[in-house]
Amino acid sequence: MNDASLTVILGFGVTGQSVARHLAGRGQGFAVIDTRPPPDQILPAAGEYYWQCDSWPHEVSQRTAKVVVSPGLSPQHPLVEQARHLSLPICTDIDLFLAMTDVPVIGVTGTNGKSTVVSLVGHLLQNWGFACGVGGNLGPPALDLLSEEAQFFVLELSSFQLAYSGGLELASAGVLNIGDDHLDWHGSAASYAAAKCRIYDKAQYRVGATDVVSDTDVALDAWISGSKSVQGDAWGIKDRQGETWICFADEPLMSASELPLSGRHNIENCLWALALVKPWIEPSKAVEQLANFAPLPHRFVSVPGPAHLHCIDDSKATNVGATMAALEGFEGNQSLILIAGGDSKGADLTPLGAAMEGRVRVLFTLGVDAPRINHIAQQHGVAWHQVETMDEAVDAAIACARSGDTLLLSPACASLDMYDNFSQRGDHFAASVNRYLDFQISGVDLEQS
Ligand code: UMA
Ligand code: ADP
Repeated sequence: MNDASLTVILGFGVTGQSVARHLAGRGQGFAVIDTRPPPDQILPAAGEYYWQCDSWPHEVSQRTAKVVVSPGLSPQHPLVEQARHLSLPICTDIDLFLAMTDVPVIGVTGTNGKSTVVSLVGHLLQNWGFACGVGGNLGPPALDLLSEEAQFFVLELSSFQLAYSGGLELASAGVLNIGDDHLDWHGSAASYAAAKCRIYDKAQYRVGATDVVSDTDVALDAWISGSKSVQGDAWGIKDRQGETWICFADEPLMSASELPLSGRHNIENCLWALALVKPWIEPSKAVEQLANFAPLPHRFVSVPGPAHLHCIDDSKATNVGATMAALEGFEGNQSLILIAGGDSKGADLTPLGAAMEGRVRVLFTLGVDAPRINHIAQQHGVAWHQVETMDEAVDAAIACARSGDTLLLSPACASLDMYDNFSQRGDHFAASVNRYLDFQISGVDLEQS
C-alpha cells in the first residue's frame, strides 16, 4: 500500500533549507531532491536526502503528498516537469508560511524597486510601533521569520515564487512595475507579467499602477501616480510652486526634498510604501515616519567624491528598466556622466538610447557587453569611450567633469563578468571616486569620441 503523506523539497538552497528546518521543527518528516552534490553541513535528521538526482526516485514519488519547489527551479526543470507529469501538488515556502500565520502579511513584487519598497514598508510600520518581520526574496527566507513575535510581516516576492504559489491571502499587495527580466525562466514576457500579477489574486487591499494592470481584470483599491479618473485611493507627484510634492487624493503631503531618498523613481517608491500601509496608518501620519529611513546601499545612493561632483552608486541597476528609471529622473541638460556595462543577459538595450540622449554628456562603458551599449550611444549622438576597468572609467570621467555634474554608475547589466556581485562592483566604484576626495572639479571641455 502507498502511504502518500510525504512532503518533498525540490532544491536545497536557502529556500529548501528553511523549509527543512520548518518541517523538522514541527516533527514532520520530509525528503529532499537536489541535482547537486551534498552540501558540507549537518542535515536535519528528519529528512531523507537524494543528491545528484535528476529524476524522481520511484520510492519517493510513490509516497509524495506535496512538493515544495525552490524558486530557482524553472517550470522546464526536469524535476519540476516530472512532478507535474506525476500530478503531484506543487507549492512554495510562501504558501507554507501563509498557512502558519494569522497576522497581516504585506507582499511586494515588481521588476525593480522591491527591496527598497519592502524596506520602506517595514520601516514605516516599525516606526509607527508595530513589531514587524521583513524578508522573503530579500533577507531571511519567509519561514525563518515565523520565529519572530510580529504584528505584521512584509514579504518581497519574486516572480519565481509567485508563479508556483497558490492564491496568497495577503492583507495588502502591489506590483511596482514590469520590465524585461527573467525571460529565460518564464519563457515569455506574458507569463512573467502573469506571475507577477498573481500577487493580487486573493489580496485584500490592492495597490497598483495603471500601466501595469491595464491589460488585466485586476480591480485596484489604490493607484500610484494616479490618473485623475480612477476609483479608489489615488497617490501621485505634483509640482507646487516649483517644488515636487507627494500627494494623496490631490492633497500635498510632503515636499520630495524632505524625503530620505533621491531620484524620481524613489519618490514613487515612497508613494508605494505609504499606499501599502494605508489600511493601518493614515497618510498624513505615515509620511512623518519616512524621515529617518536609511537608503539601501548600491541603489541610487550618493557616495563621497571630489568637490562639486555628485557621485551616485546605482550598481544594483542590473537591468535596463532600473537604469532608465535613474536616467529619466535627470533634466535633459547634459550634466550627467554615466558609467554602464557588464553582462546584459541578452536583454534588449535599445531603450537606453532615448533615455541617454540629451541627458548623458559622456558615457564610459565597460564589461562584456560594452560594444552593444557603444553602438546604441552612437546611434543617439551620445559621446562614448570604452574602458577596461572601473578605475579607468572613474579617472576618465573625473578628467572630463565640470563643476556641478553628476557621475552616475548605473550599469543596466549584471556584474558577474567582472565582479562577484553588484555589491562588490558598487564598492569598487565608491572606493574609486573616494580617491578624489581632495580634488576640486573645475570646468574642462569634453573630449569627443
Ligand atoms: N538546484 C538544483 N538543481 C538546479 C538548480 C538548483 O538542485 O538545477 C538546487 C541547489 O541545491 C541550489 C538550490 O536548488 O542550491 C538553489 O535554490 P534556488 O535557486 O531556488 O535559490 P535559493 O538558494 O533557494 O534562494 C531563493 C532565491 N533565489 C532565486 O530565486 C534564484 C533568493 O533570491 C531568495 O533570497 C531565497 O530563495 C529566499 O527566499 C535571490 C535572487 O536572485 C537573491 N532572486 C531573484 C532576483 O531577486 O532577481 C528572483
Ligand atoms: P529589486 O529588489 O526589485 O531588485 P531594488 O530596490 O534592490 O529592487 O532596486 C534595484 C534597482 O532598481 C536599483 O538600481 C534601483 O535604483 C532601481 N529602482 C528602484 N526603484 C525603482 C523603480 N520604482 N523603478 C525602476 N527602478 C527602480
